[in-house]
Amino acid sequence: MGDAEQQNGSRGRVLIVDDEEGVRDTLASLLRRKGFTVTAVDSAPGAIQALQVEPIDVVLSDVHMPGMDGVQLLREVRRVALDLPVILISGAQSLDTALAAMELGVFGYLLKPPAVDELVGRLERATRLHAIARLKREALRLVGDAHPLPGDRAGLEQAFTLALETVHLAFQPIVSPATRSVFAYEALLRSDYEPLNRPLDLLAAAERLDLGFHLGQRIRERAAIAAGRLLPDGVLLFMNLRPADLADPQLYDPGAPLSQVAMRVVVELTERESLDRVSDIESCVERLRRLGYRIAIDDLGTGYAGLSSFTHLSPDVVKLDMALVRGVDKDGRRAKVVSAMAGLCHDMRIGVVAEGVETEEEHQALVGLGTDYLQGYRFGRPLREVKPPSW
Ligand code: G
Ligand code: MN
Repeated sequence: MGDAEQQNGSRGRVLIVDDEEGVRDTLASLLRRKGFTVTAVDSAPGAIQALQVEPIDVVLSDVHMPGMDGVQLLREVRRVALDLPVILISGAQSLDTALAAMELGVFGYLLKPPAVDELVGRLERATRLHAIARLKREALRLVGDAHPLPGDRAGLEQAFTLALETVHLAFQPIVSPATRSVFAYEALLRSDYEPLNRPLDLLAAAERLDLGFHLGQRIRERAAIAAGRLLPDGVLLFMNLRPADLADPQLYDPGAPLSQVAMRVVVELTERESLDRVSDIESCVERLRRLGYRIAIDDLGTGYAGLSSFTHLSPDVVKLDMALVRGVDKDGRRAKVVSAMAGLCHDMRIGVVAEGVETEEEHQALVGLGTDYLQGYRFGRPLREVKPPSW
């Protein structure tokens, strides 16, 4: 562990932020005497700068400072350090400030002058928890599961804001093997901001911040540009819609950017989430159709059993999940399910897309089993630019 907290026998590395020199020096020498490693700066911007270059376990900041106050500092800290504990000390008790700080996930809120034992205790605890937070993050990275979301609201807000700045769409071709042409591109959500670059994490963050509609609208704006300008003539755009977005009135606004190109758009609704939670789903879908959208069921075969997605949505297209597609050339049971599903869908005039086609063997098997359209790494990965598939 390169930067463990007990380096140099220190009790922890504290960054003191206070605009008053006297307070700063008193705190610094007190904490040094108690065995902490101390860095002291006189402003919030100075603190942000220090955090970029020095390993710090806990920030101890004054609340009232000219320029940027302690609460703003708390937000800014989350830009550079997702788990770093911040303790605020205030000269005056202000309930508003304390509440704002708490909502943002402040680690502690003390009044000046703080009792020495309490201060030392808090700093020690913060140092330990910081180490634990970093370990958790590292463990999750090792296990390879989701990037853990920042634990508090300030962290999440910062991460989400940064992710939004680089949010974009990646396009993956959906091909028609019968005509060897591109039928459509699926637009997939991406962000370059590493902690939230997985779409599900980004969506979860948006949801926790009550910004789900906002994110949905941003995505649809970009999809509208793609459908209007980037795609070749006659090629459709598939785009994913969270069931929760069905409740956003903006979706049905005929003046909204995506509504203008709805005739070229196939809206995917996933089977992974229950559609029963969406109230009045049938009328939502009806309104989408009236705007010109077509409807696809996404991830078929993974989600809820039963037929509710078919009865609710009357889809134009279904997309067979890649779990069903994987190894379909070798697995007779998968082949049977795919072929039966394709047959039934054709009877109902529903197009069938097989997702996640990776190998030439899967490609050939799926053509034999009657799927109309294919999507997957075999033909092209999702890319920022609209690129032709490889055959
Ligand atoms: O839930 P949905 O079907 O929209 O998700 C599609 C996801 O599958 C995308 O994130 C995309 O990057 C991924 N994907 C697309 N094609 C393939 C493939 O051939 N193999 C694998 N493993 N993943 C794929
Ligand atoms: Mn999809």
